[in-house]
Amino acid sequence: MSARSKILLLFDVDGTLTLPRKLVTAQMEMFMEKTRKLATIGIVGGSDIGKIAEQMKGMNVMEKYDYVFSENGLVAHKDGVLIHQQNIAKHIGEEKIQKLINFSLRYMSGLELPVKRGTFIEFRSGLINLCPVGRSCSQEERDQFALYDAEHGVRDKFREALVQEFSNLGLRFVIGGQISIDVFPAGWDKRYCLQFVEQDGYEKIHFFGDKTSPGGNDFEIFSDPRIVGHTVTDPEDTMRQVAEVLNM
Ligand code: M1P
Repeated sequence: MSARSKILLLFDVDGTLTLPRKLVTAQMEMFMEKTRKLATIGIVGGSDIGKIAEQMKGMNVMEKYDYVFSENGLVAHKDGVLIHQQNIAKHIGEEKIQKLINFSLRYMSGLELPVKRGTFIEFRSGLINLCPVGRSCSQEERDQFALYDAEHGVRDKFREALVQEFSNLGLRFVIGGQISIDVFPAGWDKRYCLQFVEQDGYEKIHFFGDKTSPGGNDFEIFSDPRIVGHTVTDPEDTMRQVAEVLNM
């Protein structure tokens, strides 16, 4: 067994491989090319495949990483091949989905924010993304909301309301990025992707992420006993910690 096939390194995207919603840097790309000679590498992001590919500069992200797990692995690619795709609508059922959507739209319609734009709910394959400012906001408006949210706890309050309202639906409400909340059934967090790597027999699986505290979307995988978890502060820190792990 080669060293590369003994160790698997899994990476979150925003705040770990890239700055939030920004493109991967040439420096990180070169670093990952070197890393891949020493370990198997994979991405596990909350975003859908389109957004991950955009941030990683194209769909050939599939050739640069051994695994690409989008939407927490609810959509899973291995060696560039789609190996799994979940469907949240089928899983939860239309009635509950509509209750959630109606409640969320009502709640968000009562919010007053510095700006509001469009696409307040994004329906993905394996999760639903709720966004009070609207996903069609500009980068400047996104940054403005992130600051406002840090001060006023807009998403924390929204999350609490959702937890209270839907405590019986077995759903998780998680703050992953800068402007939104991800909703998915319990167990469909980033640990979901581990079923696809466990069978490949790695001796050690490391995970690097920035949202590793309770309520963050890296928390569950970070604290899973099958994983060696690393909390990073930004992409520079990721490179530093990976180099430490692999003695580079
Ligand atoms: O970092 C992962 C998150 O990235 C986006 O978050 P936001 O737009 O709030 O910055 C979303 O794609 C979210 O689903 C994802 O978890």
